[in-house]
Amino acid sequence: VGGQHIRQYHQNGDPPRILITGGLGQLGTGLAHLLRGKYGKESVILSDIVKPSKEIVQAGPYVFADILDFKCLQEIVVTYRIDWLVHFSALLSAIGEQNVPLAIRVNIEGLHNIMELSKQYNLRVFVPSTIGAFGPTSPRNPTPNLTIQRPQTIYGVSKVHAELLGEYYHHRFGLDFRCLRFPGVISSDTQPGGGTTDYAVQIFHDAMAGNHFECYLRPNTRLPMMYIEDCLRSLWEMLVAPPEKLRTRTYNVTAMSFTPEEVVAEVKKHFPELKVTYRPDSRQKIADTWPEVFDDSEARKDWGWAHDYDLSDLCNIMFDNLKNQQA
Ligand code: AKB
Repeated sequence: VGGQHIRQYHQNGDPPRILITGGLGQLGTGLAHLLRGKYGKESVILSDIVKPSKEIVQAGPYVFADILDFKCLQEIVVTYRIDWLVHFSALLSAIGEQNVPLAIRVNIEGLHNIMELSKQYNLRVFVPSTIGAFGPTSPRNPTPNLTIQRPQTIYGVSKVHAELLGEYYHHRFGLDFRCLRFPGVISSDTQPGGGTTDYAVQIFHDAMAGNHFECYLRPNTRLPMMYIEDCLRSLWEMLVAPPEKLRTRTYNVTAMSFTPEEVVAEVKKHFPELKVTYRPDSRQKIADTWPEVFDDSEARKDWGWAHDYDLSDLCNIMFDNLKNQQA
């Protein structure tokens, strides 16, 4: 299916038309920007249930899409002649625990709609998974691509379900399903919402603002992380990878692994006066069951994944970006 798509676009010269759900979360606007640069402004339709800012609307097509409303999704796919779908809508790990029924609706029932829609309209579909798809019985350092997955959050359970259902639709119906398991993603102009790795974004904002940083994880809690530019590039590379290179449809990807005390030390090179305290909360229990170091060697071997940003590059670029935003 994927091969046909690639040949088709190369032959008739038409770029793929791409729908992004949950587009106003941490990753959507950045991905829309990247894809519009490659395929043209009108080829990428950003969608969400949120009222957009003027900037979002000016940047390219934006539509209302409720992933729980199958007809609404059908209408968008037909009207915009969608070829590829990137499905970002989900409740993250910490927020999911606060509203399990809603997480089940959005993360599981919503995914069912996306799978059926993609099958019906022969879409290539990308669904992000996460380090949160592993649990306390998984090997944590390192966590390989194929291993035990018994997560203990509804977010993790829903993502294992997404991986398995996507791979099932691929084998059973030939659906061109593609999935990457992301670590914590660190970005400067969009905020994550309700995750366990969010502290690694907050610290940069607090350091810049001269605020005291209170960390909800213990200083030695190691988690895999990546800068948003690496994350979005890995997503695009997976999206366009020739199908014959994909020995599986779900890959781990990462760039680095650090603890709060390690990122604090690096941030203090820029802001030596930063005050930090630690007050672990319920997110600590989640982090304690997640991978510490993510083994993404399969992605590196099969389709050439390579990250650009390590911890020191991350700090440099985050502070450059935040300074530019202030200017
Ligand atoms: C979360 O912390 O829930 C997310 C993730 C790692 O999937 N950022």
